[in-house]
Amino acid sequence: MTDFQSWARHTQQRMEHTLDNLLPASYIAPTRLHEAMRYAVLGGGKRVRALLAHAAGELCGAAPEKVDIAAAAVELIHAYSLVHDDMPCMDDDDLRRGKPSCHKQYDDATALLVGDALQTLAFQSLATPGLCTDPGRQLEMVSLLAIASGSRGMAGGQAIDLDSVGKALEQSELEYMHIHKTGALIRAAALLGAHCANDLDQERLHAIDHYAQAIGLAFQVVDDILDAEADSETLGKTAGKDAQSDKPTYVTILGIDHAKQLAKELLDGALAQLAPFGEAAHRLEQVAHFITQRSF
Ligand code: GRG
Repeated sequence: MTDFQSWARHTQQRMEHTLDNLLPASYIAPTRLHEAMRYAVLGGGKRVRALLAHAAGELCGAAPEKVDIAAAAVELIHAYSLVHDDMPCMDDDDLRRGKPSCHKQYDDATALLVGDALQTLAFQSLATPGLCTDPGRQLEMVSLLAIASGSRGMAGGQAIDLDSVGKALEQSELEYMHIHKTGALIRAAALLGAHCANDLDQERLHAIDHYAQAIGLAFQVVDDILDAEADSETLGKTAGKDAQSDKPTYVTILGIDHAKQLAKELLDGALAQLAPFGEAAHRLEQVAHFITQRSF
């Protein structure tokens, strides 16, 4: 196992533990809702956003116990977005993380409430007393996550995505959509990890911000490439996926070779931001490689 793999596994395990503690036990009423919340969050996912928060926290000298809470808040928002995204009124996906999606395992109404409750639990977690020595900074963190998740962030990006079905988008329009839909939360993850440090170095924060914006976009370009490669290997598609095939992607707009080139340029741009920090930024470098080299 490489150094990165063992760090990632260790971080994923501590995130599982943190999330397990933050989520209400399934024997507490309302038991079905709590069980479904735990189903949607625990035991799956790569925890990419948590890895980013921890790597950024490490560069800024944050205590890992504090980053755990900030990273968990981001993972709770991410899990809520996946639960809602899978519902019939959105992407209508039956499977998530290798098991039935939340509305399939439970029902639509429960899945809706799971998303609502995970979102509020995220903000409750970020409001944990003492998370920051400076209460003003902690308020900034709450605001940062709210903006990244709301209509000027992820939810807004999702609205643009739904509106783009069947339309021919320019690359700049596609980029605008992804910067909001997936990029905003990825950026927030890195920034929140950094904000957990007692003394916030503005130069590092600035570099982390630019790194995270590039890597957030790279994440989506790679996702489109992986989807296109998986689709070309699969001749038949399920009826539920047909709507997604109408959606513009980096591959449909640029072609696979240019999309790969773009992913490489975004990775290089992200790494360039870290260069002044040398070894102290090696975890962020590793996470960038992990995000962009998931299979090619
Ligand atoms: C419903 C408000 C609302 C927003 C949904 C992020 C999002 C917005 C939808 C996700 C749709 C999707 C599958 C996009 C592709 C990229 C992506 C975010 C994949 C899932 O993220 P990973 O790969 O998932 O980090 P894991 O399971 O590893 O956590």
